[in-house]
Amino acid sequence: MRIDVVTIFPEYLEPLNVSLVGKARARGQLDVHVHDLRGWTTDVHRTVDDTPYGGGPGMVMKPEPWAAALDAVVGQGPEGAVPTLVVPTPSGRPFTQELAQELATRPWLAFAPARYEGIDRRVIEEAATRMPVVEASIGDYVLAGGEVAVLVMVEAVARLLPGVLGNAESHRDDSFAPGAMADLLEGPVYTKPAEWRGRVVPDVLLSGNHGKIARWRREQAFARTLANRPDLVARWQNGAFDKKDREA
Ligand code: 6GU
Repeated sequence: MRIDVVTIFPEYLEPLNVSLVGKARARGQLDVHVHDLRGWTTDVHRTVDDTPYGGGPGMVMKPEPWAAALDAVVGQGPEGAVPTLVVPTPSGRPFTQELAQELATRPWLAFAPARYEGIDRRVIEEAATRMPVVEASIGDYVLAGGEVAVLVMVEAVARLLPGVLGNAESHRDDSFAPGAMADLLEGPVYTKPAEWRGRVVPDVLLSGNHGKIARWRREQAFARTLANRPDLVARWQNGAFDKKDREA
């Protein structure tokens, strides 16, 4: 997969050199290009923002640098190919595991993280006439800019690409039906020593009874979901889980 990121803070994307995403890049599974938006400004001050029409606080990102940047990025791809443009914004659709899975099927993603109050709307509208556009929010809070959201989305997508995760991890997620991860939280986990500061690992995990262990883990997962995410519980009624789960 190819990933382009256009930003006024290229250094904010340095973590893409580290850990899972960094290794995927080193292996050639991810081809990441980070671009400085100011490279497509034409004035001596390298201006990327201006005051909003209609008034109000804050500044809006000017259309011209973004349009030039997107044209240049599209021009770097194969003849006739376009990326899926991902625009991080708190007013976008929720970025979920399902959306991560959908984006993971695309050969080319271009991210357009904004600072200030956002990008002039016409940039998004014009881009949408030429390529798929997804505006996405990573949660119900407001960040100072979209760069951290890009890190979140790239990591969530990258770990879904074939060969990026080690076998152990990928198998664990595959044991859930598609989408089930979004509806059931993981329960607690333990490692050695069996006793630590007077606290013991639950007996069942030392029992060697894999049926009992699986059942206990499901119970723990349900309890945690009820406690921390009551909003997800309603979905349990809609066939998200099999009979075995409901009996657990
Ligand atoms: Cl994608 N961007 C910003 N600036 N704030 C956010 C967000 C994105 N998602 C949640 N809050």
